[in-house]
Amino acid sequence: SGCNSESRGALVVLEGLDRSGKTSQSSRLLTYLEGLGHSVELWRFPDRSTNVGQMISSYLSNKSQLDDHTIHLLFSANRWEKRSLMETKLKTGTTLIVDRYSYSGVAFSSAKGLGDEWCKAPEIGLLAPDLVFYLDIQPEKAAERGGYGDEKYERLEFQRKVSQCYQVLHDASWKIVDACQPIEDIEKQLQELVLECVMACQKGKPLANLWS
Ligand code: FDM
Repeated sequence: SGCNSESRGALVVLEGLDRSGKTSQSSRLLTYLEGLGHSVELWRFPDRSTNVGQMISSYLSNKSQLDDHTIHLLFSANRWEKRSLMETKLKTGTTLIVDRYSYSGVAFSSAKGLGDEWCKAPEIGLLAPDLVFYLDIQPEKAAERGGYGDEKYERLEFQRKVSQCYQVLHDASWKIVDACQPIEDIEKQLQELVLECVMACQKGKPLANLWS
């Protein structure tokens, strides 16, 4: 176990609708990998701590209004401003568990009617995840879980569209996990796959860029 300083960390992304369980599974993965002695951090996008992140946060809480293209580019800029730190962390052996990434960017904006290719373009050149989990849940089931807040996108009608956009977006490399299973069952499935991925990265799997 443990990790030597020569080997790189893994970029692991969790995607899914609101209330699909991404956030609790992300923190469980963090605890799990830490417990095995790995260097690991939990990140999330949007990262609301930066200036760009604060503009995004204000938009999401309906305190400001922005054109759909503009907010899309801000979400993307919010990832770009973290790219070099992300690369440094990975190259120095830290695994990153990331709660939402470029796929949220494309799914949510294309659900508003922006073109897929247009949405993907600003993501090109960001780091490509080594592993993407999709916590799969029907929008109606997610809504039943309650806890939709007052944020912009937290409406069933819109989540249905986002769900469809995720369907178009995912490829064979994604790990689709049934998000309606008991929390511990999901956790076990993620643990196995994450460990495999962390090992592959330690053994020298190269870092890649989006969009691939
Ligand atoms: N979201 C998130 C986007 O629309 N684009 C993005 O690039 C990202 C990362 O922001 F509704 C949406 C998804 C969600 C909202 O996310 C805030 P969190 O996970 O609730 O903070």
